[in-house]
Amino acid sequence: MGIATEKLNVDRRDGRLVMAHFYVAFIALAVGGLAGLLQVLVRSGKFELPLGIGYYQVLTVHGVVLGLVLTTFFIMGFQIAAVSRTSGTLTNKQRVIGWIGFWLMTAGTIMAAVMILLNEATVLYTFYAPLQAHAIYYLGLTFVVVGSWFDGAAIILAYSKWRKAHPGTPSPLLTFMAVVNTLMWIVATIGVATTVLFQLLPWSLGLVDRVDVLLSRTLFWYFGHPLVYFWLLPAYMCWYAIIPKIIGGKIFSDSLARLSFILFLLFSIPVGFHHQLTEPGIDPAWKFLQVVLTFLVIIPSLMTAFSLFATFESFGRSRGARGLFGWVRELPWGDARFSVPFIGMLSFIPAGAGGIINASHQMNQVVHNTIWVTGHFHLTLATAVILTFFGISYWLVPHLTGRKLTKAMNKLAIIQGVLWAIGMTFMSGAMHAAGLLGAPRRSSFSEYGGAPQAAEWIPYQIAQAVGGSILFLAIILMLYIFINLAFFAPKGEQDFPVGEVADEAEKAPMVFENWKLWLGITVVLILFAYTIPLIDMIENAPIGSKGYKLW
Ligand code: HAS
Repeated sequence: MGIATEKLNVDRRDGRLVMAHFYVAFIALAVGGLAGLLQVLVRSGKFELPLGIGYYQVLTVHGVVLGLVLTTFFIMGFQIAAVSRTSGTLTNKQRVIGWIGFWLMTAGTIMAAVMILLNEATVLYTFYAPLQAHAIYYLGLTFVVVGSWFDGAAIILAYSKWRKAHPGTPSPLLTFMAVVNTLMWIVATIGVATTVLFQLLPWSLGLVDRVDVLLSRTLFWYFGHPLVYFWLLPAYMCWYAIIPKIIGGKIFSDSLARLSFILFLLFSIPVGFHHQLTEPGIDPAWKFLQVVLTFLVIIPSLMTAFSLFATFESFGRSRGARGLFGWVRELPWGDARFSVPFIGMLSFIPAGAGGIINASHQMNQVVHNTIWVTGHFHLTLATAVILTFFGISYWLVPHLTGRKLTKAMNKLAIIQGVLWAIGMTFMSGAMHAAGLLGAPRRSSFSEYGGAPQAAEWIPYQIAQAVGGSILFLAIILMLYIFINLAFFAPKGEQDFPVGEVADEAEKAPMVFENWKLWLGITVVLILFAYTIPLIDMIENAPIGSKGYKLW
């Protein structure tokens, strides 16, 4: 057997820890989805928010609970489940560390949420200066990050234990992938922790009068780009190591999968300037260098696309498929565990192409700060990644709760995925198109003296509202399925599928587990891309901004 699959079931005690993460994630989906619906309705110009609630307040709820809370809780839960399934049940100590992480993250989420609801933290999900929030909001986010480090520690400790027990053997692929994503997350979050603790918190508490906006945005984007790969890599874990088992095929190459994850570790972080290409105060030479590094981080995604095509095609041909695309017919379209993540994969093709456009220095001038960018991340995060997370939930939730995905729920799950695809085609398609016509990314139009609407944007805004409403229906369906699988589905055994490597594939070389080497190169690349620009920023720092509020 290519991949060590030591235990077929996730232990009940680990399962409870994972499900705790999932409950918070799906509550976040409900709240964030509702906020999203309100936004597209306001933008359509046909709806006003009641009770004096501000557009940017709702936008902050939407971004924070979906972009930061849902993702972090789901990912940490899924990674713990993957490690427990492939490297063995967590020890009591590891599980306690996981629970500490969960409670810290939950406490932080409540603190941040209360501040947003009180309209004391209307700073959008990027919360960068000069927008200023209440200190409790920043503390809450710090708790979420520190809590995720505890979860990460549980994952790393479980991996180390496995390594000690199996010297000279490559670790199980899913565990290896969870460890890479955790290490990337820890290195990346140092940036956001630095700006929050040393800049935003003292400024919000009134200990300092002004804040250096460029420095804080730079520290944010040092974290912000690996953040998007922290979202993506768990979806890749499913695409590489789980989907092959679901379709009845084999993983094309274990080594290729590991190499692509290592490349993400190396190249995800030193690329934050591609979010700051229009900002003054950064030498264009350093922007150019980071654009080049951004093009390097596209390579592991192209490798992933290649590997997935190879897996699907080999499987189809093993079933006797002929012709260039004959294998497509052999795939199990009626199985939601495959077809819903597959819709995500399909959407990632135009989504990735959009990312390449964003990263192309000159083209970025056309799309930056337009609603095109919002269209981009609704295809990447809100389709490719989220549909994969939904696809994972369809088998992982019943696996953990000792229930079964019934035929009826499977059908509903496929309807959910298709509705999502239709809604997002309208919404994200219209966002891309309106962006090219210059529609701004963040504007309520109706309040705060927002930009006047151009007549040519209006049909696209209506299309966004139609798409957003369909997406809201799909969210309700997802929540219904989640509640069914968690509490009501018939008792039974639902598999946690773990793929096996193709017979002819080579064994993964041990160099992939040489963390000193990979973390060493990661640090060198970060120092290379950031040291001189940061020195420049600090040496030439302006007096800083006093900050302002959006309410
Ligand atoms: Fe991005 C802005 C560049 C990927 C998320 N991005 C954002 C923002 C978010 C985000 C949230 O360079 C807004 C941030 C903000 O608030 O300001 N992005 C890229 C590039 C990639 C990329 C080069 N982004 C992502 C992913 C995200 C995400 C993934 C979330 C999960 N992005 C940018 C840039 C900006 C930006 C600029 C700043 C814009 C600005 O000016 O503000 C790449 O990683 C994309 C590579 C992907 C591919 C696609 C591979 C395809 C695969 C699927 C294969 C399918 C199969 C099925 C096999 C090359 C793997 C087919 C089967 C058949 C039968 C057909």
